[in-house]
Amino acid sequence: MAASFPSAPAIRTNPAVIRTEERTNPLRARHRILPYAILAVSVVVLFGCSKKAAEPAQSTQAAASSAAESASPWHMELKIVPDHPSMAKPITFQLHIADERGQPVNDAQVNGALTMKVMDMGTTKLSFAAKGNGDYEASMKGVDMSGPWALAIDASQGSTHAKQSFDVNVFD
Ligand SMILES: [Cu+2]
Repeated sequence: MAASFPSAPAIRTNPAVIRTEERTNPLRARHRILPYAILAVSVVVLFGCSKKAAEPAQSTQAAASSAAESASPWHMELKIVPDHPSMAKPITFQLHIADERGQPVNDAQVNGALTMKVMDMGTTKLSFAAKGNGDYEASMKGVDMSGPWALAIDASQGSTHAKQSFDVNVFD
């Protein structure tokens, strides 16, 4: 009868049963969800960073640069105050106009049209006031968005008409 002893497989644990128990363990279940939660959080963090990083990319450019337009009979110089404008703060555009001989052009009608270069944000019209000695000035309370804008100047006096576009980079 002792010869039948080895046939006692009931003592052995069934590996299949253990695996089933592990799978139903609530702690284990939580560990399986955790990697997905971490992934979701990092996606949100990455998305937020890339959105912020996209805009200061233009910060190395000069605040104002003149786009070449040799057809203009006058020489125009634009100064932006402050030279590092923020979208939520007032911006003043100071324009100086000189003729072919470098003499200041007074009493010209000067208008500006500000548009965003990378998307359609509408056109903001600016009326420049004459300050004397070829100087003209227009101000804004701020702009709707930081980024690259273009200020198209249209100046006229009698039969003379001059147009020039300037880059205006607005910061956060
Ligand atoms: Cu915009």
